[in-house]
Amino acid sequence: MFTGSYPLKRALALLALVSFMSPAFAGDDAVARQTVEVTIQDYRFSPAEVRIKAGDTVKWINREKRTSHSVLFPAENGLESERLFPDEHWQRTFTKPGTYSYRCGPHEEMKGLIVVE
Ligand SMILES: [Cu+2]
Repeated sequence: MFTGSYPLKRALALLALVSFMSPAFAGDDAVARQTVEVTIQDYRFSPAEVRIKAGDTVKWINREKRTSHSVLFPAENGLESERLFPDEHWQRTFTKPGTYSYRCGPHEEMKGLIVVE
């Protein structure tokens, strides 16, 4: 039989490697990851509060006609997106559970919250 032959073992190892690397075998965690959209319009983040799971991504989209905004996390050394002009977006993937409050850089009254479970 070929069972113990070197070329077959090598082929099986290669097959296993390829299977492992293919997206179908990336695992349930990866498949479950999602992107949640937050709209910026009328000087508000909507929804203002978002609950996600670790590994999920939040995507902010500016839907204003002419006003630019940003997404600023004061608790993280002022981590801030670039200024988002109308129809521009910015996204961030949250890998650690926690509560992340943020606001708009230029408009302090605009606030939002991301809860990562
Ligand atoms: Cu703003």
